[in-house]
Amino acid sequence: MSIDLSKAMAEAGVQLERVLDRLLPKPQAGEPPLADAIRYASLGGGKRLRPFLVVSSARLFGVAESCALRVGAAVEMIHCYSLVHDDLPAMDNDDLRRGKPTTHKAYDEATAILAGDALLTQAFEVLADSETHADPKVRIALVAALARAAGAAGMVGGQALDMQAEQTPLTEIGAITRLQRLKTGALFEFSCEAGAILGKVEDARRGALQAYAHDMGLAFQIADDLLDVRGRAEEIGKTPGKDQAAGKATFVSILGLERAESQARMLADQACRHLDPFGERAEALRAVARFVVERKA
Ligand code: GRG
Repeated sequence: MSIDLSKAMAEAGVQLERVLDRLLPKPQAGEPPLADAIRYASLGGGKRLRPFLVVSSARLFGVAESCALRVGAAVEMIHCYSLVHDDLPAMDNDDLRRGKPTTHKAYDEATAILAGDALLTQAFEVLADSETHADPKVRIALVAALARAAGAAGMVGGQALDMQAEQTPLTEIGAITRLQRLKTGALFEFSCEAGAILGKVEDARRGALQAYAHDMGLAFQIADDLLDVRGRAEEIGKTPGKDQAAGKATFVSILGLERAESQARMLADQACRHLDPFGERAEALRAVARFVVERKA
């Protein structure tokens, strides 16, 4: 069985956009531009890959689409907050994101910081709501898993390692792998495991999804490094060549272009093999693993 991934992602993206639009605060006359900045940072852009992973993993276990979409919206809120804060002058200092000016350029730094803070906190409000799942134990498990993935033991910890590496460049592939697993891998792992949490399935099937996400996330990051070297701004929607200009060690700078490419393909294949227990029902997740290494943006 083969699936049309771009069609499936576009359909899930439209549904996700509707859910986000309904959940996010609406601008009010006379109020500060916070709601506008939150919506600017999160609506109308991005591949929505993490929500697609949530929806696809949840489908394996027959979870209601409306529940999966709310979890997808929560993880996308965290992702968008991380992009807004990462683009700030104190961090990556970038002017372009998703093909448009970064949030602090479109508004101002203080508004961008607050918009990120609001997205971060709203993600947990969404997960804690009974509309996300009728069982409070499932909601608590989702909150705990996302908090761990987004915090110091996950994405924020990875970002701190990344900032340290700007001063003292990493030289070993193991250190880069650890950094990336935390910085970008942790949210992918949450997104894939979320389906298993929603479906209340046993550890073995949750573990298979976690192993898939681990390998697919690394493949994604190697592909991201390759795009940073090869991509053009208008294609990738952000400033290319930033890693090299900052003297950052990446998978590409250490492995070289050819080995990085073959490593990404090997990881994508390995990711697909972890999905064997799910048979044909996991075809969307297999297509994602192939997509992340072939993508142009
Ligand atoms: C500021 C706490 C904090 C964390 C920032 C994820 C992150 C940590 C920063 C993003 C910087 C970056 C460009 C990382 C490389 C990999 C990555 C996450 C790319 C963006 O994800 P995509 O390609 O983006 O899924 P879209 O726009 O499609 O959603």
